[in-house]
Amino acid sequence: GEKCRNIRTGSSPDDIAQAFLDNLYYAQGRIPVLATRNDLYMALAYTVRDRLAARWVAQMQQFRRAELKKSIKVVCYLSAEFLPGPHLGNNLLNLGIYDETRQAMEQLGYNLEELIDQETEPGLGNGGLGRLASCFMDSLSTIVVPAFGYGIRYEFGIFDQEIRDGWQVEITDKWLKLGNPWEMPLPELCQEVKLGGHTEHYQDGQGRSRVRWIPAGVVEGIPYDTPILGYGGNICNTLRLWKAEAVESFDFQDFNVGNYYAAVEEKVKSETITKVLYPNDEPEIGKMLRLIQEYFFVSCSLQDMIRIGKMLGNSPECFDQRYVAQLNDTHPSIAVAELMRLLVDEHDVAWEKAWEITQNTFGYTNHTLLPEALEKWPVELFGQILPRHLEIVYEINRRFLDQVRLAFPGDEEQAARLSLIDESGCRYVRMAHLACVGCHAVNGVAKLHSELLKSEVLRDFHEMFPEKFHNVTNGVTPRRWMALSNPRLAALISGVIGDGWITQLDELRKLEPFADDPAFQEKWRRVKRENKNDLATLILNRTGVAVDPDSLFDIQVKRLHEYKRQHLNVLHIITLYARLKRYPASDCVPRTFVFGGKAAPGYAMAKLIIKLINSVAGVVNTDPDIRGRLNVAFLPDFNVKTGQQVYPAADLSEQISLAGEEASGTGNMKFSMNGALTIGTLDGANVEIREEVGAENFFLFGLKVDEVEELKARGYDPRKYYDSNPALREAIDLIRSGHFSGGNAQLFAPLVDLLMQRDNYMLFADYQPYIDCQDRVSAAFRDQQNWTRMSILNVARMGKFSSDRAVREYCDMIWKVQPV
Ligand code: 26W
Repeated sequence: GEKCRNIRTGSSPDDIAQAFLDNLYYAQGRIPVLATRNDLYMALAYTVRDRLAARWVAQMQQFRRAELKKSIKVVCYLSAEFLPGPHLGNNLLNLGIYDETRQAMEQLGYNLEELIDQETEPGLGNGGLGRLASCFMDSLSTIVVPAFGYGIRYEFGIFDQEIRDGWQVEITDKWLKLGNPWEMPLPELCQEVKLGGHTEHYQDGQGRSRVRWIPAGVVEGIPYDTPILGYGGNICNTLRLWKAEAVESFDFQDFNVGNYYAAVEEKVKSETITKVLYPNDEPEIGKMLRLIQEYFFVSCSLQDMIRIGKMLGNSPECFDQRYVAQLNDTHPSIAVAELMRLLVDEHDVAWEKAWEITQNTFGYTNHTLLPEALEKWPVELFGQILPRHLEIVYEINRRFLDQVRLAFPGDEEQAARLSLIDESGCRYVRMAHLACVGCHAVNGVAKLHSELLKSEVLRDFHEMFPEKFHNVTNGVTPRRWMALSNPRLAALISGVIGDGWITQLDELRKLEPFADDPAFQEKWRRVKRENKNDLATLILNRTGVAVDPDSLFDIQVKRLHEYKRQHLNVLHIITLYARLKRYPASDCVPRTFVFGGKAAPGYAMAKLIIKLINSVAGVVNTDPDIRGRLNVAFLPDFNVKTGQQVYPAADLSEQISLAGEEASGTGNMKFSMNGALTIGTLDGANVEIREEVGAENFFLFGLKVDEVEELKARGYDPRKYYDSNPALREAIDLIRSGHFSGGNAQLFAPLVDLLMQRDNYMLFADYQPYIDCQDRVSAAFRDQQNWTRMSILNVARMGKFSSDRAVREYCDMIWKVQPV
């Protein structure tokens, strides 16, 4: 009856409360007096999941109907990483039942925020690239584009970071330990993936030459589906992540006859494939398991796409009419060879036709300019794991190089530079080259980055296929990064311009007329002040550092990397510290410096920078002369959840990478959307943020890309800056002398020596311009009215950086699909 329906779908506080108690009892096996906080969280999560079900099922129904009419193309986003963040709060927001649920929990005597806080987020990514994939999933659902996200269900995601004695310590992530109420395993939709072995060439019945791949082993991929609901509940797409399991095939049994232990060992080996996320944001050359991971999820995903097509009566020859697939960096780029294999070997499609389908299907997004970060696999290893794919790569390359030689007759150097095989020393398969050849579109993630791709990293490919190259500047979802994470600001904004901005971010422009309104400014400041208060509490609880919410919150949160130059930020802190020690009476705007971010476990220099930040914090925070003027805090374990508490509280956003190094950045957008002003270089998307918010509302400093190149060409000598700049010298000498390390002059020697001798990221060249710019920041912060005005204008002009805009551009330019 009525009651039964409501218990699964009703959205009044009473319905939700009733459903919650029901789930607590029947799904969790508890009654309130026996329930732990996790029981309560699980019961609420199931309650919310029930409310997604109807939309999720409806979406699959619609797929069926639309697919049958051949009227839609489905977007498949292939990514080795996704960072969705906690689901509960976001689903409440997108379902539009946040307030009702809060009331329901209140009725029962529970605090909703506490239950939301109980969720461990799926940390299935390293940083920007994985988070971008999740922002795109949110936007695809919100702007109503039928889509699948395909990836890997790592049992252990990115490590949890603890700080002990100032050093990073990595703790195994256990996101699945208390259960994951958001995923549905679909064992019946498993796929088999072959590995290793050899190939056999033979003639089929009609005398055509065919190839058989005789693998050394087979593993099974089990899909786990998570619903991704759009804002307003428009549609509910699916994030489909693959887990590896052992198969017990006949050959396998044979192989292991009488050897039970060996059989179990094989099982363990199979399941290793999806055990752990590689915690580096740069590839390591030659890690066999990494290549297997990449191939595993790509093969499962492509086979799944073909399976769905078959179920709907589509032949593999129409693959490209039903699907478009985006490769999130080169990690899934083996898809080019795998789709060729599936079409040619397994579905009997002619090579030329298969190649046309493959190119039509794939687009490739590049996320890095560092040439050393472009993935390549030793040919030997590649052939050991994927013998058939190596043959296919060679055949693609043979045909491609014919084309190259036709376009550039006699230019063998051009051919060698373009080749899918690097033969300059040890032989490697160049995955970015495979992607450029096998895709119909290649794009960078910010204007500057896309230009640099064309003129540098992929110059030869641009010369060969200029029409393939595009730019799609990144964006972030305003649902999670404003409405959910900053409810105070969202309410203030919606109070004056309505809530249309949540799906039409350009509408934030309507805030411009309020930028000078003193009453509105006052409210704006109050929101920021309350957010800072919350962050101060978090900092105190997590680090023991007490910070003043009235001070300027100067924040840098992102992965630790030399190119991102967290240590340049530290040099500024030390410079202020030295100034205050020398001139105690000097008038300085009180600042709180907040850092957060993980270092790759094997990246010693990045870990030393964390130690430096904590060492400087230790001295600055406890010096009585500095008290109340400067505070430094390193917030451990920066992730999506912490990010949601950090961005809303920032006054100043640090985006200080050396120009030409940061492909885009997306944290820069999250800060600015939440009313922080940016101090930054002309790098990545900073360039476009400054264009949008206006040069007068952005603190710019530092070398430009061409100046960096020029300086490098002239011969960059960091020592010259050290010798001629007393403030820089003092800062460096303080570190070197052991001032921040209890007299231990050895501790930071590797860092200081590297800066003095090479300074690859030109901190010394940008030091003085940075300090001068920071002084302008301080001066500007004293004028709170004007600062608030700039803050409002930053938010008002951030419309462009919605991931909705980015996804629409992919739809128009690259995928050729129309939002439904
Ligand atoms: C382990 C191999 C590996 C290699 C590279 C893992 C992850 C990567 C990524 C390319 C690193 C990454 O996250 N790149 C960032 O992508 C963001 C989204 O486009 C950009 O905003 C950042 O500038 C870029 O560094």
